[in-house]
Amino acid sequence: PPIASSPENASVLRPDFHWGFATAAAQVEGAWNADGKGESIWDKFSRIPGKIIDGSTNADATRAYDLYKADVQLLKKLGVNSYRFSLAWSRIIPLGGKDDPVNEAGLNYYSNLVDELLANDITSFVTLFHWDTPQALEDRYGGMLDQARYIADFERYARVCFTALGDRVKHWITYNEPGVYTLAGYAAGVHAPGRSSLPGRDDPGDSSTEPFIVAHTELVSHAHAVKIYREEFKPTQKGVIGITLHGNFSAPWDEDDPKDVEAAERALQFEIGWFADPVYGSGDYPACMREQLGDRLPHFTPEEKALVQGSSDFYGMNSYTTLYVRHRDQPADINDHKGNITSHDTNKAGVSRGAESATAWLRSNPAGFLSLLHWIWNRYHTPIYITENGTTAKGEEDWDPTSGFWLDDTFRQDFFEGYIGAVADAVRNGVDIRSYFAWTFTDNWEWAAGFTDRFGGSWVDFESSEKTRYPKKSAFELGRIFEHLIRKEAGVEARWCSVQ
Ligand code: GBH
Repeated sequence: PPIASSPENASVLRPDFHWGFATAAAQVEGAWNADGKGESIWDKFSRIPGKIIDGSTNADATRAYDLYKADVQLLKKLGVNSYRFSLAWSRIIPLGGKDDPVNEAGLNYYSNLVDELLANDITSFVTLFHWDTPQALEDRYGGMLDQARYIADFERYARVCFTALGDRVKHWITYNEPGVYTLAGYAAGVHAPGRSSLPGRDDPGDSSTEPFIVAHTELVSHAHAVKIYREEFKPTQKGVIGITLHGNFSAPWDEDDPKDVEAAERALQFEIGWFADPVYGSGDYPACMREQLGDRLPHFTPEEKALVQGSSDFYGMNSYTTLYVRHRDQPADINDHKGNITSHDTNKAGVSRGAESATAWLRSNPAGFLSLLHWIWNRYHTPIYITENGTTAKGEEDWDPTSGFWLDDTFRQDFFEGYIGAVADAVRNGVDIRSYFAWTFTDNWEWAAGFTDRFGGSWVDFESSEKTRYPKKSAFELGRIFEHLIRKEAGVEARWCSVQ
């Protein structure tokens, strides 16, 4: 299995490799209506009884809006060279639309955060959209279901962000996980805006078509924002821009059965190829999707295809786990979004898809991560920025910060050794990987899981008014791992520091 600290991985990463932690505005900022911020679909959704498993809202989260200076000091102490965060559209343009006023206080917050990071030698990776659509756009015209109106509003939002921050921000991500946004929000309906017509659901929406319409809007609006950046900003600001996609690795349940081998490949194309083929590949949706979904899947106009193809300077990669996938004879029906496959926790031989975290969907599988890095590289030949990877660990909810003991999260340390070891192995095999961001900086508000999933490099005391952060052992181990992996340029001192 891959191990980051193995001797053969010493100094395999480029000197300008970016590593750090990633966050999202709606999960950390709190201050949901402070200083003129408008409501987002998650502010609203989290207040609907029954939607969030612990009954919490994201109104306060980790209070990162108020505590950003202390957070930057913690990042510095952990030794990162980069930090990935997202902008809340409704903080910058409270009503979201192209003719609506800009909230200078909201822009100032992000400008101050970028300055604070720069002053501490930390590079900003900025995501424009991490799921928190302004509620006003949802109310006005159904948000992303109205492609034309939405694109005009997203273009203006992007332009405002590039104008205000692009002198200092050189790494832009348009969308975080467009596939998760649309499937969880418009098929399962377990995320905002909570639309679903699946059996047993009593919500608005048409799950057979809306997820694919929204995905199309995300792709085309992403491409419009990239065009704006490349034409109006890149010549002077000289940054890079791209999109971040989520993907599990899918392995065949029975590797001797060609039907399962094909099903696993189909699973990868349905999840990743859905967005990546139009952007980095053929310029169209994968043939296997068209075959099963027919006209449920929109068609790219020639203009859209020309705009979308090539619209990303890098492949932004989020990945956490691996699935075993089986072929299913029964054809895909109106409620299938992944085609005629089923996924499993064990393979035919009874081997588990990985060690269990505290989160049902997530099991640790570094070998699968390595296979996925190769799959993406071989199919798309684009430099990869890993923008999220991480895990929960069992038992952390019971940790007592007053115990006097340091939180020793062995499971997460092993996870990082394995997954970052896969990064190092892939680089030795010729894959061009330029960043690694651990999800996430501190324990946070995990969408529908509320405060029950602790993905943080620091444990947060959510009961305390200051949301006190306590670094976990793994957060410092990351520094040691990247110290081992990143090749040094003469004269550049290591930035990580050890603790205790
Ligand atoms: C990332 O998504 C997100 O970008 C990030 O904001 C989030 O906090 C992080 O993961 C950790 O959750 O419960 O069986 O319905 C990762 C992709 C897709 C994984 C939805 C969990 C739900 C599975 N996620 N999936 S289930």
